[in-house]
Amino acid sequence: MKLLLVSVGMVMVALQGVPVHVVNVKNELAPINRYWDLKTVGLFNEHKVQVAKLKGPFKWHHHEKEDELFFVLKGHLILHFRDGDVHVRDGEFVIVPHLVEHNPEAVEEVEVLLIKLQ
Ligand code: NI
Repeated sequence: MKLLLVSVGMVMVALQGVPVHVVNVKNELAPINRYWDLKTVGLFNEHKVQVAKLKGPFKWHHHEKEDELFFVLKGHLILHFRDGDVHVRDGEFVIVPHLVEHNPEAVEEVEVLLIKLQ
C-alpha cells in the first residue's frame, strides 16, 4: 500500500488512490471572526459538514426538506421551538427535523458543527 502524506492546512493521506482528509475542527474554527457565518469543512454523500461560531439570537426559520444537526463543541446553545426551548451543551447534539420552526440563540459564544444536505 502506497502512502502519500501532504499537508495543506489539513492532512491528506491517499489510501489506494482515494484521498482521506483529516480535518482539525479547532483549527478550522480559529480564524472565524464573524458570528453565524457557516464554514464548510467537509462533504460526504449528499451532506456537508460545517463549523461556525454563534453569538446572540438568530431568527425564526424552518427548512423545507432537510433535517439539521447541531453538535455543540463549546458553550451552551438554546434552540427555541414554538413549543418550548431545548438546551444543548458541549458534547451534545440535536437534530431539528425538517419543517419544524426553530430559532437558535447563543447567550455566550458557542462553537458548533452542523451536518445538513448540500
Ligand atoms: Ni435552521
